[in-house]
Parts: sequence; C-alpha cells; structure tokens
Amino acid sequence: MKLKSALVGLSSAMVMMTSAAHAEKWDMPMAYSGSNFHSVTGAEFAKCVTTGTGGDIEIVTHPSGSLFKGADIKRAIQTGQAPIGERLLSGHQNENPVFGVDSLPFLASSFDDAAKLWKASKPTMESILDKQNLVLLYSVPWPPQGLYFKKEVNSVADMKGIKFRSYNNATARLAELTGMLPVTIEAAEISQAFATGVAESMVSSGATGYDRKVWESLTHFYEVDSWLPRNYIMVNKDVWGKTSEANQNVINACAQMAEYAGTWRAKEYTGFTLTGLRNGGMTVGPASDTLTSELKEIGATMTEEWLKAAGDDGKAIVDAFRAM
Ligand code: PCA
Repeated sequence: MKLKSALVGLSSAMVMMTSAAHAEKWDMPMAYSGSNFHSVTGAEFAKCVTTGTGGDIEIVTHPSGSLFKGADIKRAIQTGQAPIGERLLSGHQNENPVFGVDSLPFLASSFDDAAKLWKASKPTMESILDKQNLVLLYSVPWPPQGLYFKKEVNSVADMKGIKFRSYNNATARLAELTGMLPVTIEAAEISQAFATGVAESMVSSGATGYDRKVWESLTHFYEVDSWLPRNYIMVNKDVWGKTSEANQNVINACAQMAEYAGTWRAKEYTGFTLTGLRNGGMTVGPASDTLTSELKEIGATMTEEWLKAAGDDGKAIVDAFRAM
C-alpha cells in the first residue's frame, strides 16, 4: 500500500516535471491601456490558453504599449522578438492599402456592417499576413468613430487649422481633406498630447476618449459613426508551426470565444463610455447636418482614392461586402 502510493506520487511528480520542461511563456504585447475592453479580452484569452493547454503555453499580456509600442508590435512578431500580439489592422495601410478597408468613412458604420465587411475581407487579410510570416487568430472591432474637439464645430470650415491626432493613414488623410494638421500619436500617449496642446482634436471611439479621460482637455464629442476599425491578434508563423495540434486547437477555440466576447464588449461599451464622457462634462451628440453631409463627400473621395490604391483585391472585398 505504502509502495503503491509512493509510486503514484512519483509518477505525478514526473508528469509535473515533463509538463514544466515543455512549458513555454508567450509574451503578448498590446498597445492599449489595461482597462480598455480589447486588453481585458486579451487577458481573458491569455488565461483561457494557459488553462486549456494545462500550462504548456502560458500567455502573459503586456498592455499600454509597455513591451512594444503599437507601431512596433507587428514587426516584433514577424521577426520573432515576441511570439504573439495585438495591433490595429489599419495601422498597416502603408504596407498594403487593403489593410485600410475598415477605415473608409461610411462604408461600414454599424456593428452589423462591420461584421459583414470583416467576413468579406478576412480571407484576403489571412493570405497577406501569411506571406508576412503571421497567422491571424481573432479580430475585434472598436466602437463607431466620432470627432473630438475643444470647441463647438458645425462644419468643415470650423475645423481649419486644428491640430489633429491621427492613428493611421485614413485619419491623417481625413485631417488633410478637412484643412486640419495631422500628427500621429499612439492612444497610450494622447492624454499628455491633449494636455500639452500637441493635439487638439481626434477621431476615435467613445471608448478611447473614456479610457484616456479626455474630458480633462477636450469639450465636444460628435457621434459621426464614420467607421469601426479593428484590432487583431497575430502569432508568428514559425512559433505556430512548432505548436502541437492539440494546443493549436485550444488556442483557436479560445480565439473564437475572445472574438465573440470582445465584440459583445465593444457594443456594450459604446453607450457606457458616451455616458462616461458626459459625466466628465463633455457635450456629446450627433454632428450637424452640414458637417455630416460635408464628411460624407470627403468619405466618397477617400473611398475612390482607396479603390484606386487597393486594386483588384480591394475592389473584390468591397463588391463582396456590398452583395451581402
Ligand atoms: N481607438 C484607437 C483606434 C480606434 C479607437 O477607437 C485609437 O484611438 O488609437
């Protein structure tokens, strides 16, 4: 009896040793603040993988750009400096215009349309990423984008000369077409940029304004609902190739749950954060009819420009989306 329990003890100790020998830690850089719903979703995804693989793979998230800044995350994963991470998909528009499809003003401006656009574009995104040594795991949209200012703005003329914080090519182009002065700033650094006057305006979600407490510097949020950009989680393809099939299955299942939960959070967070902006003292409401129609014209120009740049791949995505 004694011998038997000793043997059982020994064998379970050996099991523990074996799994400890195979255990891997995957650092996961993320660009947005820890309290943001994308980061919360990423942390739950990490926990799901750690639990589901029995500790074989422990994913540790690093939000707020603390490990790599947003603009450096994709390269870090492509080159194997980090095995996994999250980035704004449209942040890569200068590598390939197709990445910017989710930031075309008024092409897909509701959660339902954003889901359709993602369905239409996902196979193309997967194949572009695959050629860049990356595997796409899941993607979650941001809430609809609106305009932030530190004064009342009722037309494009009112925007002239304002210093505008941009986060991708499309937002910089929007600034140019409205006579504003674009400056690229990571979300993690906007509170300071607004406090010091480096920027005075931006297009973003209520979520980011709420996370960064922008009411300390800004006064107005206009619910333009111009587009819903997406974040996505990618893994280095070599790392993925070395991962056992069983663990790949766990990761894919956790990714599916994360995409569902993250999208749900994005929807819930939309109203909650707009109320938060109001409670912070900001004026929150729809844009004037004049501003809306002027922005729609600019959106048409940007879509035309993008279709030229994105070629057949871009046109195929937009056609597929419009047919849904
Ligand atoms: N927040 C991010 C991207 C889109 C959004 O809503 C940002 O402002 O950087």
